Amino acid sequence: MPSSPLDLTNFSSLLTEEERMLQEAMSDFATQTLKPHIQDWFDSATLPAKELGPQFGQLGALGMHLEGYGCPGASAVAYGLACMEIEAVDSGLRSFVSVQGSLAMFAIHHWGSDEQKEKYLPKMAAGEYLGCFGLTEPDAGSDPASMKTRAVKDGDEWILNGTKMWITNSPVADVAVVWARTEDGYAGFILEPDMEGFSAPEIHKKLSLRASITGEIVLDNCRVPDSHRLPKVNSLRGPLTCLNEARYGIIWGALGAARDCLVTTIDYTQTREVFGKSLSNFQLTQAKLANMAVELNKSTLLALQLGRLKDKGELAPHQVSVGKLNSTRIALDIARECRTLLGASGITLEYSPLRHANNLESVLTYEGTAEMHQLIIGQALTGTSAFR
Ligand code: TGC
Ligand code: FAD
Repeated sequence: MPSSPLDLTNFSSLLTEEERMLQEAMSDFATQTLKPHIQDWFDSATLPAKELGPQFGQLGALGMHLEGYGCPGASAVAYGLACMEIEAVDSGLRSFVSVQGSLAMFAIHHWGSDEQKEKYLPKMAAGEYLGCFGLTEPDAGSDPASMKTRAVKDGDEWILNGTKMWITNSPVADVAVVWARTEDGYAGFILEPDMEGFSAPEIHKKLSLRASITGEIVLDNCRVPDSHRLPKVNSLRGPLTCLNEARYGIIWGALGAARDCLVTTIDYTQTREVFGKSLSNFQLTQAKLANMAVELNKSTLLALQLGRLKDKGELAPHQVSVGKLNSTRIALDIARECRTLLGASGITLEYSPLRHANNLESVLTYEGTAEMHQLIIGQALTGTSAFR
């Protein structure tokens, strides 16, 4: 944790020199290049995605933990630390990185052909092509198995029909990885926006993740050559394997947002005077700060343990759920508690906690809602599936 007073367990001593240097580099980039703009982006509900792509690419943040094809091949822990520093500015920015690297690029890297990898991954790693990942539909979110989007084979082509909803970056994507039901399972397709029958209208009026572009993907008899189908998977294991990756990034990212709330709030309580002395001098304030710091520190240690397991290739999906559920719940609690300490000032964009809290409502929901992760953990504990 770069802000050392908050590192109550000497967490940073558990990192390698290389991991510490990477965290610092990400923190510098996030603080100097992203943070000065975040209030405006959030306020105007926009993100200069096409400009940010090459900047993140140059930094090695896109497909950071993937090997080859222009990707840095960093460790899972290094990738987690990067997510933490980026989300300390805003969850929308970490989403940008997650969707590109952990979802769209990972899908191609893991399930794609050599030709598909050569064609798309280097440009995506450089941020020259932006990717999105279309799984959710208007009537199929937590239960992707019930998706209605259909792909029907017609000679050497597939004809796709259906609608994907809540898709990060779909209106600006050059590459859309879209999942559809087929005659014998589920398939992933790499779509490009100029394909006939493809459109991606933007979703407006969001109260959360405003510094992130969200849209639909509408497929109206969209004809796709078979060479654009991901050849190595024909079941839901395809998209769900990708979700493990993005959920892992959130474990770290959400704690970055929580840390920023706490840093902002400790600073505020030291300068705000109430009843003749600074707010930080009251026992109730210190109890709140202490409780939040303890939860944040415990959660960061958990993230590191899960990261080390991932680097050893031993991280099971239900363990990812433990981290995703914990980090998002703790981060949201911290953001809300921090907001109380800021009083009325806390409802403005000048201070980050309410912006983070609003964002964290999405983070709690996407990549599997809190309830889905409870059910995944429940299944691991009892051996019984309670989804249906
Ligand atoms: P189920 O029958 O259990 O499994 C179907 C197939 O998938 C395999 N599988 C997994 N594989 C890898 N990782 C996992 N975590 C897996 N979970 C299951 C399973 O072995 C099976 O394989 P096969 O080959 O035998 O067919 O599936 P189910 O239909 O019962 O669903 C289980 C459930 C509910 C846990 C799953 O559907 C789920 O996770 N639902 C939540 C959906 C979700 O998280 N959507 C996220 C959409 S993407 C997004 O939100 C991006 S936000 C982006 C941003 O950061 O901005
Ligand atoms: P629902 O599935 O309708 O759930 C509603 C409520 O019911 C939740 O509380 C849920 O936990 C509960 N529930 C559902 N099933 C059960 C059950 N069996 N038992 C108990 N409770 C249950 N998706 C993508 O594919 N790609 C993206 O890039 C993407 N980006 C997103 C960006 C944003 C900003 C947001 C908000 C969402 C994004 N999503 C994306 C969609 C996201 O993954 C879904 O919103 C999420 O999976 C939940 O689906 P839903 O909204 O349909 O909720």
